[in-house]
Amino acid sequence: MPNRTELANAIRVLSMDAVQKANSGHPGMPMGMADIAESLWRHHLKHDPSDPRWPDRDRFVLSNGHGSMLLYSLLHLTGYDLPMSELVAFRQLHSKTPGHPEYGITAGVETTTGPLGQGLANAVGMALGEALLAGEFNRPGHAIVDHHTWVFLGDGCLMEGISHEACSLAGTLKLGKLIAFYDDNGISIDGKVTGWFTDDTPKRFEAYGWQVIPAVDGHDGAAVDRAIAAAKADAGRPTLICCRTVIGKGAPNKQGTADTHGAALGDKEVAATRAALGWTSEPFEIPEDVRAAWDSRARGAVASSSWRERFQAYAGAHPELAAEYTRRMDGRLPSGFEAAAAAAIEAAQGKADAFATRKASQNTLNALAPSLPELVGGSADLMGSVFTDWAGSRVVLPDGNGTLRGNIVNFGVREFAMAAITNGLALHGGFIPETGTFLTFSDYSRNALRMAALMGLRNVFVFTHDSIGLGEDGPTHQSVEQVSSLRLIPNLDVWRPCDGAETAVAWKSALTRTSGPTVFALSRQGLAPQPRTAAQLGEIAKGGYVLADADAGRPAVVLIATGSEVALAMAARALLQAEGIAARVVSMPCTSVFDAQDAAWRAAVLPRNIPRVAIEAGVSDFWRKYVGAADDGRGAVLGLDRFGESAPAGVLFKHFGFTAEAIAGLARSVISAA
Ligand SMILES: Cc1ncc(C[n+]2csc(CCOP(=O)(O)OP(=O)(O)O)c2C)c(N)n1
Ligand SMILES: [Mg+2]
Repeated sequence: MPNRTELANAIRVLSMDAVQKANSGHPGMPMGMADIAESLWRHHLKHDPSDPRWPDRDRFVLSNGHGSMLLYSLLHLTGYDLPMSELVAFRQLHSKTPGHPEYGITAGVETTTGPLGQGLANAVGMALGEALLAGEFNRPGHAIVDHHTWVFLGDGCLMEGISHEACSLAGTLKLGKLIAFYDDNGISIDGKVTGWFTDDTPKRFEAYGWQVIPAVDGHDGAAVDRAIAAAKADAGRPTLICCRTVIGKGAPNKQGTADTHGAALGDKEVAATRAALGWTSEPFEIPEDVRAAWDSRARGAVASSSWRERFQAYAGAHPELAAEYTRRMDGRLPSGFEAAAAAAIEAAQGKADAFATRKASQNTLNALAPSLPELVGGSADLMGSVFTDWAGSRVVLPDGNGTLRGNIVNFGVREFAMAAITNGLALHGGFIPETGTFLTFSDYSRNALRMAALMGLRNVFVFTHDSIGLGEDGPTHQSVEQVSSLRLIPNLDVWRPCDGAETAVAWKSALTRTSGPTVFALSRQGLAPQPRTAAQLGEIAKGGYVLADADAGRPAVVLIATGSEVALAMAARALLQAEGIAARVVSMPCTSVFDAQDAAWRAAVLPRNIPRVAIEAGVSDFWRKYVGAADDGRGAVLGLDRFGESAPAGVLFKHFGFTAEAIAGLARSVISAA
């Protein structure tokens, strides 16, 4: 039986060889964390390589995702479906070993990491998910939800501000099953961190309310084992295990230096490392005894099948709960959802008075949320403005036994962590998160929105106060570029509804969409409801549709608008029709959904050779793809290509030229240019 260092050396050699072969990648971190990984993955992690999606597995997050070869080595060695040929193809097109770990590509990768600090926040979300599910589904004698979330992180993750946001909240929520390993190697890309990172990390985490285990020798497996035991023993606090390590450990001339961080070691140093470690196998060959010692399939099968047996017993005692748990973890909406959503949309269309779409959003939540226990709402300290709570929702708090219960998370003023934590909740399974802040502050969370889109997560981001229409708070709060800039993120649906019915449809679309996240851009100000036929009500789901056609004959102009500007377009249409100009209004609440419709639909809504005017209280460039080039003259955009001002909303719309008269004027000019 090889000793623990020899087993860890398998990770070191695989990592340096794969990086060398690709001539690209990061050998230093895998070589430095190899002993910690050996301890966790061979002795503590509850997982089954043959069943990577088993619901009660431990979650493992590599927040310092540049060390991806560490994770790929572990997955390969413990017996996941990741053959050696994939390690040989590290970082190559369509391999299962992309440069950074990617969710959905490699079995066993729980989240996409690489943007430093975010994996840690994802892990907080996973631990929160575990705690909430345990509170909801466990029954005396039936702990069917009972797993840990483990995270590896480096100096970079701790320097990132999001680590403060996420870990501060994790301490407050007392997420005792979250256990993090800090790779304290004193090195980041630019060299020794003493020039830029001198925090007292243990004190920092103690201040957050974490258990901190300082000064662990990260190359001493037994010491790491003891730290893990202490971490698990403290169920009331998350734990940070600070491990002193040597980056690139094993490379005799380069270890301990930033040279090992993100470049191949070079043939000479690779050979020297082999010699120093006494590793005689060829690249990508693992000695049989080492392979056998790593193989975790038998242990994993015991763990997962014993859980399945316990789940059977649970299902016998609590059949309804068991069915509900299975539904939730499968991500299936309850059977009554379709009917409830249809009723909510009908009810919204039936309202006669003006509502802010943020309020319409809450109305929809009030209708749908009580029968959607998977919803976890929250806000970044703006609940009274973004309305992501609903009648009967409850703030997540520990009960008398310390069990977290509730379905609304008060994230505090932590927008980025809120988005990344909810990504973790979505990844964990069992939840559909929906959280809010002001649209302008979506920029704070932006990279987490991008990661949600990249991973294809069902996560709903409710952004309100979507334009100059918020009024007096002024340009710091008035979104100008955010709606269009969010539309640029692939696989992110951005809905900017014009009234209650469109808001309800946006909700239905977001909740039924299983391939990616959805953003709402909602108004602070009241918006009058638009009349619709039953057919039109159904057409909202197509993302863009004819809200009001020309009174007679072929329209001379098409006015395309979103959100609060739809009513203006309708008023302009009335002016034009009174002058005998046939005008159509297209409401376009979600451009990506519209763009995904078939050509026939798109051409029916936006016929060729009819001049178009787009109206949106935001930057104009995005709309050029629908109205044509600016120098052409046959299409115009009424937008806002500067920052707003502080004044009442009505004053601002007039000041910036958002009037029916101005739209009618643009319509006349594009008609005459056509
Ligand atoms: C948000 C973000 N910023 C920058 C980078 C680029 N980057 C990758 S690794 C790294 C240094 C990380 O240092 P550390 O966590 O100490 O890693 P080590 O060198 O110890 O492996 C940087 C700046 C990144 N991946 N993500
Ligand atoms: Mg480091």
